[in-house]
Amino acid sequence: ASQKPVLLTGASGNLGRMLARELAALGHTLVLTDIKPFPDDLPAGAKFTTADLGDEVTMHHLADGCGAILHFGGVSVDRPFEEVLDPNLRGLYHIYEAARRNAARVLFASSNHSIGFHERSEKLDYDCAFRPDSFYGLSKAYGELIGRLYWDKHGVENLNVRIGSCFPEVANARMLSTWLSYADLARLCDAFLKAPRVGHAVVWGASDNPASFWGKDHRDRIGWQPQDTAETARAQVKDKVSGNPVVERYQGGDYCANDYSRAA
Ligand code: 15L
Repeated sequence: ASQKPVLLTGASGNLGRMLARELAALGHTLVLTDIKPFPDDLPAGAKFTTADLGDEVTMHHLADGCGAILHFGGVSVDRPFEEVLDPNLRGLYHIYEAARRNAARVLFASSNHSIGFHERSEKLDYDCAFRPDSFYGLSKAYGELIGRLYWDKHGVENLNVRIGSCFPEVANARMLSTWLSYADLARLCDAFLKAPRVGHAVVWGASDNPASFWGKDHRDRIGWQPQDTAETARAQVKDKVSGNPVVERYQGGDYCANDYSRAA
């Protein structure tokens, strides 16, 4: 566990803003960055710099002296290849080189869309095959694999959180399986920052949902257990389904159906 500053990318996004607030309140010293300005009051002790993940010099400068990087920056939804390329592939390289120079550990906000073409009837463990459902999901698989490379080759520790659906509320039937509460994510990040050793780890980013698609992972390494559950929202959301058979068949839901042109 490091008392050094923590670099949080994507700080102006929904999850970044929440984490900036919660982690500052837990006593972490934060270096915040995003391509967009930070819309809230800065938490105590935090600094914010507007920057592009494609700007290698600035990324390395921001990471100087940091003990950990929480990487929530980049394109966070299904977008065309050209839009994903710079932030999510080149940007990951800049983050990992910065981590290597500082002997910092990395938490990568990966996504269920890296494995989205597994069927909902499957229960997956951390070592399941990547089955990306979009160029976005493919970039998340790449982000996990660059972590694998930097651990094996350079000893850069990293935790890859395959986030399900991290929103304030459970909004539809799929989220009975995929929902991650804000509080569970904040506790996960805090546990990561305090863990003595991480290595290369994969954790399913979901609350304690009985209908989860996901099983074994490396959560014991950081001593994290989710405390919230989507199940309490079942009555309100159980009928909120898409009616599209491709969406309902696969774990990645609507990302699987976007631009889908397979005949059978
Ligand atoms: C994600 O990766 C997205 O960032 C988020 O907006 C949701 O679409 C989420 O996955 C999900 O699968 O619900």
